[in-house]
Amino acid sequence: MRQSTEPYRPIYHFLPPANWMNDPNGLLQWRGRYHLFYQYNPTGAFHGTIHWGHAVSDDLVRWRDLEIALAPTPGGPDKDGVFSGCAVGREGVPTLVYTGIFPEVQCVAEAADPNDPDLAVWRKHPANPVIAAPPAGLEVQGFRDPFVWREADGWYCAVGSGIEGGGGLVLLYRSPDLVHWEYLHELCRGEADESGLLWECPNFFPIGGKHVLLVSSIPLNKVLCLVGDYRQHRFTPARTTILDDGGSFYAPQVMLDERGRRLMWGWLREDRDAQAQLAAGWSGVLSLPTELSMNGDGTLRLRPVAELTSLRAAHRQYRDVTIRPVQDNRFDSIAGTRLEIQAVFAPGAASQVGLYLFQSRDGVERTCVFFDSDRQELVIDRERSSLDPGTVRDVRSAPLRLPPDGVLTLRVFLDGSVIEVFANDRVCLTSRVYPTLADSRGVRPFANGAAAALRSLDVWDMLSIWPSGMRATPTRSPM
Ligand code: DQQ
Repeated sequence: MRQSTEPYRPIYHFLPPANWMNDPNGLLQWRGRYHLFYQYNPTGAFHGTIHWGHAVSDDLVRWRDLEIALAPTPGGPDKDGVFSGCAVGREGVPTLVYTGIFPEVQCVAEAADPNDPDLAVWRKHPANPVIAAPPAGLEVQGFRDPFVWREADGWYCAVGSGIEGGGGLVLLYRSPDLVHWEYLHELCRGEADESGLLWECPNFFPIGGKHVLLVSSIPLNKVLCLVGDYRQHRFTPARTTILDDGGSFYAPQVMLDERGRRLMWGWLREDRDAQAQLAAGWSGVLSLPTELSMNGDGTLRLRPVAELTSLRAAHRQYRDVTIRPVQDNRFDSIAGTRLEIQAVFAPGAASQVGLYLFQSRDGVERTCVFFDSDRQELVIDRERSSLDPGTVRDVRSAPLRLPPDGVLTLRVFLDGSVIEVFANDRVCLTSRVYPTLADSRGVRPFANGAAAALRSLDVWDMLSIWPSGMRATPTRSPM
């Protein structure tokens, strides 16, 4: 039996009630309340007429979607779209810095009333655009997505760009007041054949004694994480990795919250065709909020925020089970598409150990998440995730070394069409899947090559983050 498409809609990942969303923008905690803005098209489930949607949360988990915060101003520098940007508090006034397009310029908006706990109304600055063109003498393609931070001598801003005919580029500006900007120099430049032609959505921040630059690379379509040193306002990367190579994660934004945590959300793109997105009436969802810190070896540590445990409901638990490479029905009762799964394995001599997810009873549809010990990789295999030829079906992987004790901890979040995998708090793979069979709900640990020890398996049903439970099917907007 085929299922309706609504089961693909996440219930505990943020997305607006309907229509298109892409990048998270303007992340800010203001007087305790978290504010999340996002690239939003109110006219349908496709990228166009981009506004800033706005949502608030008091617990980082449950969100309230508010009125649109920023819309294109006819005749203004953002008349054709309010593209990505960030938020900072300047002298008690929450301020958004963003890109207007055609041509790409940087603009500022301020909260009309900083005492309004919802920060519902925003006023665009009369001086817009505050940066009207890329630096003279530089032939660039792309000039967008300002990311602003404070240093002792003023505000600094990184703008995403690329050298015409060359590699990705981040431009560095300074300002005393967020309105008057002076171009300083390039913060960082990449090689076209290694890291793409254009770097979008830069994020630049100190963490664990190092500095991290995140960029979303065109045409790689991946998020690069550069770790290095920042001296005399120049960044020297020592190491570059892919942040989440699961195929869906893009354009993340990082914020510092009032508890001093570095929190990150990314846009999870759809992996089904445009027609299916239009028919569904929604497209795009945010990743779970993830806390970043630094491991001792200079790699990023990624953990979903602790607050998410408040969504855990019915719990199943298994302890100390041997998993053999044979047909195994001990886990037949585990099923679900809105789950958190925590599996702790000692893979031993097994060549592959992991979980089958969204598995139909006949095994025709299933997604595999596993550690491959020969290749030392975390893998997500979507080749059989869906019978629908309009969905992406591929195999994706990321390097993963197990610690000296050889233990693999997988924390996996399933939410309709979203799979987020955190392996040993080090490697993340986020993917989208669209199973077509109503019974593609099975969860089963597996091992290949030799037996493996499953030290523990915990599975929780997850609650919806919306007050009325799962939201009704979104209304389709006229196109
Ligand atoms: N999305 C925005 C741009 C950004 C891109 C447009 C990244 O500002 O460069 O919606 O997804």
